Amino acid sequence: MKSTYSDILSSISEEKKLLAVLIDPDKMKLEALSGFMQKLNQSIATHIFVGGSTVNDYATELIVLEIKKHTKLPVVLFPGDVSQITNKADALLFLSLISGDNPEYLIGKHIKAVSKLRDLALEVIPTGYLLIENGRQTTVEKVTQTLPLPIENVQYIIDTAKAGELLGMKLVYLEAGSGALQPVPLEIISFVKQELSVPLIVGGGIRTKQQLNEAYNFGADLVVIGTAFEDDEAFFDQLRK
Ligand code: 1GP
Repeated sequence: MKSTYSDILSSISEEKKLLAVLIDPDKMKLEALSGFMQKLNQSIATHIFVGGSTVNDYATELIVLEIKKHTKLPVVLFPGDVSQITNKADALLFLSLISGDNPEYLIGKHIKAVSKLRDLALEVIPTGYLLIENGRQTTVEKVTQTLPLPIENVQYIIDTAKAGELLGMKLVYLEAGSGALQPVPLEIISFVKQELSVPLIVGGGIRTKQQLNEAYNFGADLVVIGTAFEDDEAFFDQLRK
């Protein structure tokens, strides 16, 4: 059976860099989706992530079904809550917020998700999720009531990421937060990458092609961008295949 995770591993072994466009079901209007997807399909995007911190029930399923009409790219859930889980997607990032000490986001919501997941044929990818300080408070910080890891504490960030891998997480995601003032610092990406054997995702605050390429050059295997496309779809033109 086709697996989104094994495809990610194969791409990395072929030294291909991956780009996920994040679609927030609360912000994307269904009627605007077709034009957005047309541009996305002509770009270097390899994945579509769907999720948000505060999404109405069923909005996720609706938008995933609609996205699927327009693309063959894998659609991966990046959920802020259990209600965002749907088997209409190809895979689910089963995110544990390992940078924080809120048990609800470390394991609590995951337990609540199991009764749903048990009945769904949905690929589940355990993912260690680290919120990194970016210069302002982000929605993730507010919603999860956890503090981001300070960027001066590089060793602690590296050790947290590695702890996630040692716990069996198959992806590590360094998150500056949606609309971050500053993306995750490049040296942090580089140090974390050197320590990990699992793929590294980086997102939050990346708005230019240069920042995207820098993130790749310093070790990101997959970069997630949302706000820059929401603000201006012309950004797709800079990222044409
Ligand atoms: C947020 O990492 C993603 O969870 C993307 O962030 O919206 O800032 O691109 P941006």
